[in-house]
Amino acid sequence: MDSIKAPITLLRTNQPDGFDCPGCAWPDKEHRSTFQFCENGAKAVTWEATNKRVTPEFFANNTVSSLLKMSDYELEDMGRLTHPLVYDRATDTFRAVEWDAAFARIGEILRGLSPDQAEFYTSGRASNEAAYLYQLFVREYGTNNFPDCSNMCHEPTSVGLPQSIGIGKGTVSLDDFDSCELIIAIGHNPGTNHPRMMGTLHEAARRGVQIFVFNPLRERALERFADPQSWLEMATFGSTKIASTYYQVDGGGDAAALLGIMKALLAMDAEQGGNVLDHQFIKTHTEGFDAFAAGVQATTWPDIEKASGLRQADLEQVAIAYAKSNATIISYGMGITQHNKGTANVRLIADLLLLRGNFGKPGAGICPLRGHSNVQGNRTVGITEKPSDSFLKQLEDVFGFKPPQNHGHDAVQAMQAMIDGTAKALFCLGGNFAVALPDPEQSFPAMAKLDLSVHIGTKLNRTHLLVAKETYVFPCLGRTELDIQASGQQSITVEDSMSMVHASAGKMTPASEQLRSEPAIVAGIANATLPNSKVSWLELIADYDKIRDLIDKTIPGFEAFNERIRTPGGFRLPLPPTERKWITPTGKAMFSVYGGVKEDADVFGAENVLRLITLRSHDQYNTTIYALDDRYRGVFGRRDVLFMNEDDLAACGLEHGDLVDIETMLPGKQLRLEKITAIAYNIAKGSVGAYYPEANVLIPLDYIDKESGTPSYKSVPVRVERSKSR
Ligand SMILES: Nc1nc2c(c(=O)[nH]1)N[C@H]1C(S)=C(S)[C@@H](COP(=O)(O)OP(=O)(O)OC[C@H]3O[C@@H](n4cnc5c(=O)[nH]c(N)nc54)[C@H](O)[C@@H]3O)O[C@H]1N2
Ligand SMILES: Nc1nc2c(c(=O)[nH]1)N[C@H]1C(S)=C(S)[C@@H](COP(=O)(O)OP(=O)(O)OC[C@H]3O[C@@H](n4cnc5c(=O)[nH]c(N)nc54)[C@H](O)[C@@H]3O)O[C@H]1N2
Ligand SMILES: [Mo]
Repeated sequence: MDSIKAPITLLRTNQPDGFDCPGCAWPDKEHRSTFQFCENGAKAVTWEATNKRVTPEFFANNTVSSLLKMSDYELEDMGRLTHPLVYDRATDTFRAVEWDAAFARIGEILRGLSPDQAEFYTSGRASNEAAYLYQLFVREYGTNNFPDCSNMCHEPTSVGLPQSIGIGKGTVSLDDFDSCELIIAIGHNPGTNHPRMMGTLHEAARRGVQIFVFNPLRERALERFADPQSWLEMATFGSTKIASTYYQVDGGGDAAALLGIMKALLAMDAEQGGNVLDHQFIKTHTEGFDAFAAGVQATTWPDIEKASGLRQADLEQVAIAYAKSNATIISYGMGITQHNKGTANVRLIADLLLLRGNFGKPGAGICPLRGHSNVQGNRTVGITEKPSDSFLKQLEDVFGFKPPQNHGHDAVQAMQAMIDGTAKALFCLGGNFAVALPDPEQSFPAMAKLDLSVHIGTKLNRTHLLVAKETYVFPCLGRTELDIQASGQQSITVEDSMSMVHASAGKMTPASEQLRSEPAIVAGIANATLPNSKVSWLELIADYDKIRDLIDKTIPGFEAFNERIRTPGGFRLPLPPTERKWITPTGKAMFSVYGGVKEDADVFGAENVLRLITLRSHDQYNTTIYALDDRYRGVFGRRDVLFMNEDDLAACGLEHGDLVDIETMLPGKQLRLEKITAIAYNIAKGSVGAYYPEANVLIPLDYIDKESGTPSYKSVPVRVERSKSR
C-alpha cells in the first residue's frame, strides 16, 4: 500500500463510518472505540489495499500452466485482479471478457444442468447482503448445495450447540469479559488469529481474573502479552502474564480433560452436600443430567489421565477454581472443532457450563472464536446446506417460488461429488476452496472435471487456476473500497462473533474501474440465469436498503433492519440462551453423553504413531501467506517445518534439524509429505505440528467428524521417519 493511503485507511478500520476489519470476527466495544486495529488486521487491510495489479496484459503473457508453478504466496502477491476473465483453452491463458457476455454464458450453462449438479461455495468474508442474494439466487435456481468455509471450521459449533443450548452461536458479549471471574481458553491461538481478543484477555488478567489455557503447544502470546494498545506497557517493554495456568493437554485430549474436570466437580458436589453444582438451574433449565452424570462417573481417572496427558490433581485444581467462580466464560477454537469428535467436544464444553448455570447471567457463557469476519453472518442469512423448514417456508411466502426441500452438499460432500464426476459446476463466492480442503491429490484433479467454474475474488489463487472446461474469474470490490450504485454510495453489513450486526462502508477508490461489488455480481448472474425470476435483481442492486428489507422480511431478528443499522455500533441479534430460553425440542438445555474418553482410541495406540496438528503461522490468513515468518513460535523465513516434542524426536531416532518424511497412518491411504525439517518444540508428547495448507496433502478427505462433516485437520495419525530422499 502506498505510504500516504495506509495510515488513513487503517484509521477507518472498525469506526462507525468506516469499514469492518476484514481480518477476524472479534468484536469491538460498541464499534466506536478510539482507533483500534491490530498487527494482523493491518496485514489484512493492506493485503487488500495493495497498489499491485494483475492485468489482462499479464495474463496474456503467462499461461495458466506456468502460473500453476508459482507458489500460493507469489500468486496473491501479484496484486488485485482488475478485469473479469475467461479461460481460453487454445492459448491456455485468461483473457478479459465483458461482464454481461460472461453472465449470459454462465446462465446458459446453468440452465442446461440439473440444479443439484452445481455446487455453490461461500467463504466467510462476503457481506450479509451478498450472501443473502447468493442463497436466494441458488435456491430459486433449485439446490441447497451450499458448501462453505464453516464446514471446515465451526460446523461442530453450528451442529453441537443447538443440541445443547438451542442456538449455534456464542452467548457472551464483550461486556461479559468485564465481569467474568474465570476464563477457560481451549484450543485457540488469539495472539495470531484474534489479536484484538488479547486486549480483552489482558484487561481481564490485570483485573485478577484467572485464565486457564488448554493447548498442546506453548503459544507465546497466551503466556505473556504486551498490549500494543497500552502505551505504558509498550514504552516500558512490560507485559502481563495471561495464562494463570497453562495446561499442555495432549492433542485430541480435551474431551478427557473436560470429563476429568466434571468428574471432579461431581465428586466435590457429593462431598459438599450439593453445594458445588447449580442444582436449581439444572432442575429448572436442563434435561439429561442423570445420564450425563452416569457417563462421567463411569469414566475412570486412569483413562482420563492417559487420554488427556494431564494429571488428576491438575484437573481437580481446575474444578476447584471453576466451583469458586460465579461467572465463567469458556472460549474455544479449531483445537476443539477440527477433530473426529469435534461436535461432541463442543457439547462437552456446554455441559461444563451448564453444571454451574453459566448461561444467562452476566460474565458467563460460551465463546466460540469464529474465523472469517462475516462467517457467522453468512450462516444467519441462509448460507447452509441444511436450511430449516421454517426458513424455506418464509422464502416461499415472501418470494412465491418453491425452494428445494432436500438438504444439499457440505464442503467435503461437494468435493466428493466433483471427484466422482456427479458435480458439473462450482461457484466460489470468495475463498480458495481446493487449497483449503484436505487431500489436494484428489481435489485438484477434480476441479478439471467440471464443465464450469466461476470465482468471485479479489486476488488470484490456485483454485482459480485449476480450470474447468469453462472458467470465469470475476474481480470484486473489497471491504475497504467505495461501492457506488444507482442510488449512491452503499454500505454493507456484517455480524461479528458476538452476534452484533453493524454497517461497513469502504472509502478507497476501487482497485480498478471494472470491479463490481459482490452483490452486483451475484445479481448479474442470477438475472442472466433465471429468465422468469420472482426477484427484481437489478433493482435490489441499485439500493442495498432493498436487500436489507428482504432480509428483514425473511429472517428473524432483523426487524427494522435498515433503521437499526444506522445506529452507530449496530444491534445484537436475539440470543435466547442469554435469557435462559432454550429453543430445543424439549424446551430445555440438554446435557449430553460423550461415550468413552477418547475421540479415536484405536488409531493412535500403535507404536510411533503421532498426531498431526495443522496450524496457522503468525504471517498468514488461511491460505493467504503474507510472509514466511512465524514470529511468536520463533520460525523465520520458512514454513517447511515439523514441530516435535524432544522425546518424540528421540523415540524416532531423530535430532533437531533432521529432514523427515511424514506418512499418514490410516488403512487404505497413501499420503506423504517429504523432506520436512523436524524441529524440537514445546509441544505435548505424541503430537506434532505442521503448517496449513502445505500439510493438507496428509489429510484424507473423508477423515471427518461424522456429526458435522468437518475434516479432522488437527488429528491425523502419522508416522515420522528420517527422510529417504536427500
Ligand atoms: N491472522 C489470522 N487471523 C485469522 C486466521 C488466520 O489464518 N490468520 N484465520 C481465521 C479463521 S478462518 C479461523 S477459523 C480462526 C482460527 O483461529 P484458531 O482457532 O486459533 O486456529 P488455529 O491457528 O488453527 O489453531 C488453534 C490452536 O489450537 C491448538 N490445538 C491444536 N490441536 C489441539 C487440541 O487437540 N486441543 C487443544 N486444546 N488445542 C489444540 C493449536 O496449538 C493452536 O494454538 O482465525 C481467524 N483469524
Ligand atoms: N489443514 C488445515 N486446513 C484448513 C484449516 C486448518 O486449520 N488446517 N482451516 C480451515 C478453515 S477454519 C477455514 S475457514 C478454511 C478457509 O478456507 P477459505 O475461506 O476458502 O480460504 P481463504 O484462504 O480464507 O480464502 C482466500 C481467498 O479469498 C479471496 N478473498 C479475499 N477477500 C475477499 C473478498 O473480500 N471477497 C471475495 N469474493 N474474495 C475475497 C481471495 O481471492 C483469497 O485468495 O480453511 C480450512 N482448511
Ligand atoms: Mo475458519
